[in-house]
Amino acid sequence: MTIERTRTILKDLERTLLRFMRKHKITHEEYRRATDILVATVKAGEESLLYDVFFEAEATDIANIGRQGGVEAVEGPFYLPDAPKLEAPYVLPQRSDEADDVLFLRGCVMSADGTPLAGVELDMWQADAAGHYSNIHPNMPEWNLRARFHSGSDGTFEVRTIVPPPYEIPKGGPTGAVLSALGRHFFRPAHLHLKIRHPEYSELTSQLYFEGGDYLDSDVANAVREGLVTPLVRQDDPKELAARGRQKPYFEVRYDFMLVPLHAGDVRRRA
Ligand code: MBD
Ligand code: FE
Repeated sequence: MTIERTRTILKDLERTLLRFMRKHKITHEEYRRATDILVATVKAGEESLLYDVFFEAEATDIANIGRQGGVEAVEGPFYLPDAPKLEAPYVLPQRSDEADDVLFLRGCVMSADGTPLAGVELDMWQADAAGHYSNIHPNMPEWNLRARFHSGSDGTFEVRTIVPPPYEIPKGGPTGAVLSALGRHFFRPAHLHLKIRHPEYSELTSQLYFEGGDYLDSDVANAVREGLVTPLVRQDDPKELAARGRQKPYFEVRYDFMLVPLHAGDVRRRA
């Protein structure tokens, strides 16, 4: 981001907001109410939650225009770098009695021409059965349901985790207060977050949703996009259960990630 672009954007933002204030005859009390809300989000530990709910999907839609490879998804407010690296067979860090159904996510990472890519880093994070993210919400083990792992020599990967529930924005905080004032509900559909990385390819931020799940059509963050919604398949075949050492039926999701070479990605970004 050049200083020229920063200046252009800031000037237009200022002009736009001043015009908006004049149009609505914003009072001093209303103005202070707005700045108080922004300050309160930080104090409540909601950090970018308010902005991500209202504006992040627009930025990813803009990034997806003319983009090759997989659909870019919102990162959301809860990504943290440097998650633990796993050894195969991959299991996301979790409590011994981690609640909710077991989920196996598997697939292949490939380049846009279908060539499988080995040694790709998958950096995954998700909510637990209570809808909480580790290292953000209190009383959870560090790095719970967050980890990095790799695609194998044939480009495939498999990781065991749990099926997350829909995510509910905290009702008691400033983001919840804004949603209440608008008369909106507080939910995002259940989802898995992943960042897919390879030194020679453009990093892809993805997010997977489950077909038939609640709130797919009314995501409070309006971030569900075609190509990110996958079938959640229940597996109860005794042979399959035995092969995986599972006592109870589990779920499976298959998803392939497509990366574009760094060079092509850069050209797209400059265009
Ligand atoms: C989330 O978990 C999330 O992924 C987004 C985009 C916004 C709020 C909470
Ligand atoms: Fe999320």
